[in-house]
Amino acid sequence: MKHLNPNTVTIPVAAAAAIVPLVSCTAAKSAEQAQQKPMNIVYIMTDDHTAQMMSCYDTRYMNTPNLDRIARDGVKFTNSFVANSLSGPSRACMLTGKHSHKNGFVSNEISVFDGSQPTFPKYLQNAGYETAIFGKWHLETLPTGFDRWEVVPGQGDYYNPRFIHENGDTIAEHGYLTNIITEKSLNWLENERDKNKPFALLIHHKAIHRDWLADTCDLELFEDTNFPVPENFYDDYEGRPAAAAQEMSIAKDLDIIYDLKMLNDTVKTPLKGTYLAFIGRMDSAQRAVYDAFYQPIIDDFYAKNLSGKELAEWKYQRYMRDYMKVVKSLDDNVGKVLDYLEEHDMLDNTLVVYTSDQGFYMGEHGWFDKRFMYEESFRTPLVMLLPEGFNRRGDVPEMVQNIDYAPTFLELAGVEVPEDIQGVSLLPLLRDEKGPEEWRDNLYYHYYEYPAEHAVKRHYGVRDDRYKLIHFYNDIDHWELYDLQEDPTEMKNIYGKPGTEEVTKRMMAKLKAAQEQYDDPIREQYPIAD
Ligand code: SGN
Ligand code: CA
Repeated sequence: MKHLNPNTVTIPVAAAAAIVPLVSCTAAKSAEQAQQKPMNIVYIMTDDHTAQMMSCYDTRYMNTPNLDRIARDGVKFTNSFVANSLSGPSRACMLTGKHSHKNGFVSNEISVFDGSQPTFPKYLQNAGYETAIFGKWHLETLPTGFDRWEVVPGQGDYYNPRFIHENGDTIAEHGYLTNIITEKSLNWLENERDKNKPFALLIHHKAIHRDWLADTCDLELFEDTNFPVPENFYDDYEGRPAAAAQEMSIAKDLDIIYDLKMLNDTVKTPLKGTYLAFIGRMDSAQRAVYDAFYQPIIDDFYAKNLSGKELAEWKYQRYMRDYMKVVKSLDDNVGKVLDYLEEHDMLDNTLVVYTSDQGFYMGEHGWFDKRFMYEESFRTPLVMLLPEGFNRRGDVPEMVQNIDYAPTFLELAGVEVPEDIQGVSLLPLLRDEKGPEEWRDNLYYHYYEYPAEHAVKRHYGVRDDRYKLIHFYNDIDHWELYDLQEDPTEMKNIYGKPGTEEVTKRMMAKLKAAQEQYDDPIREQYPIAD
């Protein structure tokens, strides 16, 4: 069966032809089911929320009872990854089901999404679905394929946020962004949509994006907790020049005012102006609560005059606490959506998806931010509540990627998955029809945004269930190989080391096959020998 999986990298041409009837057959079956009871989709996505900060994945840091509810009653993907670890690129991959080089949105800084291309919301509309998105969009052009949308400009504002409306107006609203996006979404579900139609609702939050400004009611939380720094917080990046060249270090690059809120009249930092603009959005009542919380911490910080290791670890603690406050609000808001769906008896015909646009570093390697193909940012959380007819429960270990969401939604709606979609529907896993033997055995990744903020060099690579091969290119030509079983935190680059010849050869062949399968033009610039 393995050769019949469209995403197995070594698919022979004849076998590729053989999958066509299979796909339409499954689609026809879904269409039949959908006629009996149309399936709805609620696709909740956050920004920069990493699995380490979700208790169903990792119990070290914080409780996320509502997100855990999804995992408990549904499924939790334990090997869920992105294709290009950055917001705009991830969103484009999810909408199109294609890697960045195919959907054209390779980088936040230089790309503009071509909204005329096919996307899953457009296919769903054609199939009679009503589609809506509220929250972060971040693709430069305005949304297409939605019957209703209201999105924040660019990265959006946490406090008293602005929304772009369909008529072109940009209007600020009073309150905290995560709450407002939820309210708009629930209002659409209750009062605005056509209740005779199946729907796809995208609730896309700015939370947990930098600079982690908490809702004023959550400011006091987590202040009594001290977190142990990760084992590799003081990584020296030996054997990893791209990791050494990055500018996303908690010690060096977190801005004491913008990121850590230590506002002071005399201290100037590069991002002080941006911070003042963000907190300047608050009204006087909100600001009074905010200042009352931070002022004693600010006074204490400047009185201590920390430096070196002490300062780095102080920054880490504040970073962790602020991040967690923002997650807490998100988790509460996810709970409101789940309650609504439950109270309205909608869960038996609604697929609820929770994911993030990528993972994030919580001090691992000494970092915040994402971008690298290393585990913390290559991964993304993915949990789902399944409608009737899908029997899988608990952990799903098969390797999945954000290009898989579009075909999953299409198949659920009974729409035949177009051949140019590169992801593969997850429904066979969710129906418990396919197991690891019939699934893909590796994933492809390509990151492009360089030179740019955080200085993460361009790279591509392939990961299987044990090894990861990465090539950093552009102003560097450097290979890395990791044995994730022996070295799960990716501290030892074993590329070129004696004894790795066989595995290097195998991983090179997988990389070459993946680049061919996905038709990445980079392979012409850096051809891999047979
Ligand atoms: C902003 C942030 C970066 C972050 C990018 C991309 N800087 O530019 O730290 O990496 O967004 O994030 S900030 O000074 O504006 O906060 S993404 O998730 O949207 O891709
Ligand atoms: Ca992001």
